[in-house]
Amino acid sequence: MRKKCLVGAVVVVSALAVGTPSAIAATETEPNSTLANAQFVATTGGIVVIEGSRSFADPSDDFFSFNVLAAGVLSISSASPDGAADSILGLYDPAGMLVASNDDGPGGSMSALSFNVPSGMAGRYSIGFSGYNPGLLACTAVVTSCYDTNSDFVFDTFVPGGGAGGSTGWDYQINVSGIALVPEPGVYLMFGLGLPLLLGLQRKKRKSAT
Ligand SMILES: [Ca+2]
Ligand SMILES: [Ca+2]
Ligand SMILES: [Ca+2]
Repeated sequence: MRKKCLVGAVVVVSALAVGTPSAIAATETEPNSTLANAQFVATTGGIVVIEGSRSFADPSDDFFSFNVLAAGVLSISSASPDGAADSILGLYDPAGMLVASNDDGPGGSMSALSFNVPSGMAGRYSIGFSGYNPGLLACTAVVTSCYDTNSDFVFDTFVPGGGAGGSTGWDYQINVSGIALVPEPGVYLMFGLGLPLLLGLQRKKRKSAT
């Protein structure tokens, strides 16, 4: 009975450590208005929360980068306390290629997407985030390309240096999860400490039974 309880305790503690990633909070810092100068957000857990703003004073595009540690599904969602906020979102792989984008997520005008990071494609990914701007639907010489209102737009087409404008004047929160799909070092330590303890007690019990 005691052995069963101990096994259960080790399994539960280990499962909690693996299944409950710590959240990393980051506050946006300008300038971050191009893919090249994306704000790097350190990731040691599985969830990143970014607090940012598209103010009237600075309606520039916002880019963030982070390290994806392993293959798996990366989920990104955004929200705003302003009901009129209307975002667009793009995801770039370590080579700087746009791999996913979204205008309106399931919650309304704010954006959300998920991307299955293929095996061997871990590395530094970047988010591009901005306000929906119907004016960009009409491509001009200034805007090298344009995006449309469904999910097939080419996101990396903003005015060089940022400042594409669009829906502006609101704060936002971006949530990224699935970044670290491998256990953190502390989990291995737990396994390292828990397993010898368990084996030692089993040996002790066998010895006392003989
Ligand atoms: Ca910016
Ligand atoms: Ca900003
Ligand atoms: Ca939108």
